[in-house]
Amino acid sequence: MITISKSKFKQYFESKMYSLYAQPINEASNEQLLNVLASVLKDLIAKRWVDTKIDKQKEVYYFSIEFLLGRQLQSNLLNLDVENIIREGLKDLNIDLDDLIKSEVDPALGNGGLGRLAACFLDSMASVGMSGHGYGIRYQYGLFKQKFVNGFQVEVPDNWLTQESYLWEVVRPNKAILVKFEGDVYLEEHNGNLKVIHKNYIPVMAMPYDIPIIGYENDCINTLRLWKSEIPRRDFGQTTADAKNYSGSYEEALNYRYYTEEISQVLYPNDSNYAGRLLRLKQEYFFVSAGIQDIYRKYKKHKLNIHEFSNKVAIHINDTHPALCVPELMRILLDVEGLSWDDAWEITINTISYTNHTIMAEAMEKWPVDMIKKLLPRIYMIIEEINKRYVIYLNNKYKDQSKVNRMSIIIDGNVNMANLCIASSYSVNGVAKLHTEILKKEVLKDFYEDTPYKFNNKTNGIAHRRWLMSANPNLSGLITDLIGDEWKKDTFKLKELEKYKDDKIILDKLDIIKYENKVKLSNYIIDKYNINVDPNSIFDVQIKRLHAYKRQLLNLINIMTLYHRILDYPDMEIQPRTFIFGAKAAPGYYLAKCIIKVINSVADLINNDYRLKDKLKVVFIENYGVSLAELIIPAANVSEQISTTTKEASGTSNMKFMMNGALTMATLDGANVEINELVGNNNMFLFGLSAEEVLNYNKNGGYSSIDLYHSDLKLKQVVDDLINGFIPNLGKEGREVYDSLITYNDEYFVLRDAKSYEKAQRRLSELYKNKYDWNKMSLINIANSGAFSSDRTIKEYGRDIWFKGCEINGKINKL
Ligand code: 26W
Repeated sequence: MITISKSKFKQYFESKMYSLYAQPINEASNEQLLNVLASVLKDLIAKRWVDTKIDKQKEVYYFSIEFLLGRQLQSNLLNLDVENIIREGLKDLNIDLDDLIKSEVDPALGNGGLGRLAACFLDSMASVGMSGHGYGIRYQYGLFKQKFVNGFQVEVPDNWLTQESYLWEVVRPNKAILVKFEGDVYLEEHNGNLKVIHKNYIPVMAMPYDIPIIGYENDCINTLRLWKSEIPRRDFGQTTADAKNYSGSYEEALNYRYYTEEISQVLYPNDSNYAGRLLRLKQEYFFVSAGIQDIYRKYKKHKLNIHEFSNKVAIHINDTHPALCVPELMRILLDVEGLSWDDAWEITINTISYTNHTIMAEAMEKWPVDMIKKLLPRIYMIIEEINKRYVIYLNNKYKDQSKVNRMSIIIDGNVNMANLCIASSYSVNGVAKLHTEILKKEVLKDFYEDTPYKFNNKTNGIAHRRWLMSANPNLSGLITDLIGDEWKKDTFKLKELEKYKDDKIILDKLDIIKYENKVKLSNYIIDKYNINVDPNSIFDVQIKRLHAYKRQLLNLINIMTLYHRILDYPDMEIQPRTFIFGAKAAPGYYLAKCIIKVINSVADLINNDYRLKDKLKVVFIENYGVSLAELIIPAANVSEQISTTTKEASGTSNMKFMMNGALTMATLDGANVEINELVGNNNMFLFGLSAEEVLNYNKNGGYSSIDLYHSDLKLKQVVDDLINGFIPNLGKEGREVYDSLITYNDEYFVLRDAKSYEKAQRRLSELYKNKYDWNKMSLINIANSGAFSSDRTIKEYGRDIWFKGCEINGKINKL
């Protein structure tokens, strides 16, 4: 840990201001102040950072095409335990730390759950003292910024690198790596040995940018290494001798520059739909190859025995996007290290582990053989060989052609990346109990039957330091007042809060904290949208990517139903509600964009209907992301987790809400099942089809939405509102949504679950009338949320996957 006195810090800050900007503090802009502060902190941790790196433990490398970090300043101050000293020091210099915290850029280098999970995992690996590092891409443009124009989503580029460099990164030109694309590959004999020759390839330089990942109150500082693609501008010596010759025309030179720089230019904004673009494949190989070469280089530098590789290195693939780790590691071991196929394979399969994050068929990556062959000729040869041997094994074992086809890595002219990952790794895990069971019994059944020992569950988690301690300091403070601060390092201790579940004074305190958080959010909403929301109303929140399976539409249908009911019975006593949405739609996902437009139009209608007397408000907050989540979640009373059962692999916002005392409205999907196991039916609101029912419907096609629509007049009325002009300013988007429900038979069972949802919502409303009971339930949720710290998840990954059978496993167990 670092220690620094206030006066030392002030001195340091001042001299840094001079050395960086040659100006006095009072003339500096916020941006400059932030740069100076980050620079001071980086200096302070530099030695620790270097020391962590030369650790001799087994190292974990977490490959992910997304890392959704969020702002780093507050989290770094918290983990270094210097927030107070620095706050005071800055105050003496007339600088408000909170202003600086808010002015930091929020790097949106991820789409949603998968990217945010990767960031929480980095935080936890460092905080439990594990040597675990991230490898990813330093996108020039992150996920688009979302604006609403007349209720439509408009995408604006996220030019987050407004300065030459990002606050927390250190660029390391001496560690740059060459990645080879395209070209010709053939075998040549050298002294009786066959050698792989790769000629006329296109060389791309991978420039590493390192971000320190600081553990919580320990000495561990890990690294997130993000690669930027560039035209090679340093000498790679012999390695470039066989490269394609670009000494030609000016135009050719420009094209080449474009080819290289384009790779890390922009994050793909899809989070559920595999689009099969060549550039995406380039991105995948680019960061995988740079990472694997980097690991190998480090390994050789330490002069370690190559046959010990899997005892020293664990490589984890976050979904299939980094699946090319498999053939790339094989390539290095075969072509560079010169191992036999069998030796290389044994090392590879013992090094690589894989997490599946979705069962949605349209998200499964399948790359056309021709595309891989042309872009990555050597890699394709290796995949082909892996497949050949795998198919021989399967044929011998099963003699069942259709099964072998289902399990093949290459089939129908495509490379199936999930199959590649499963065949080539020692561990395959799902991200919540239900999800893992569905993988084993349905989606990956063949593989589970073949190698049951590979399959395991690792229920997701969240970094409680960010999502509770930083985002909700008042609640965090109350918890510490009640049970001391051991929970910060061991969240299972939160359970001790349960003894206060009947303590009126404590429940009132909880209520006040929630109210204050709601006021903060209300102020944001008034400032931004000029919509007055009452902090005494129920804040009912659904924030996540917009997707048909997540069923924002179900939420909307219930809002419309409620709206009609209030109009029909104006004197009815109801609990005032504020429905809050936040969601980005993938730019090419038309239905999702229509749903956004419909929600915005309904919000306009409702918010401007004076007859409602403010009993109902609907707010769609633009540009949802990590920073907004930190504002919204602590202010929520209700957490909407209403996906079609079986479709949401886990969900992680459900955990964040629970930890902040919101009550969950949920289907028994993903990790909601585990929330339910912890708090029981009485402390959350369940509704909807069971997983079994959905799976049966899917198999037998047993539900007709149009019949249901005709048999339920109330429901029909609301669905008809989409197309009969009831909702102002709505054009063909209403029809599109209507068609998804009626013409296309409601793929996600929105209408099928609507009644059951409405009933659960009514129960919720009734319960809120008794604030005492509500707060008691809220406290029980907080008290049982400890299992969802990602520290728990990461320790399980360590124990069951990365360090299984290793000496260090004992150590991780005790962490
Ligand atoms: C190829 C396009 C693409 C891109 C990203 C397909 C799929 C993805 C991700 C796997 C989508 C994703 O973020 N999945 C979410 O992962 C979270 C972390 O495990 C889970 O909590 C969510 O339930 C799951 O939807």
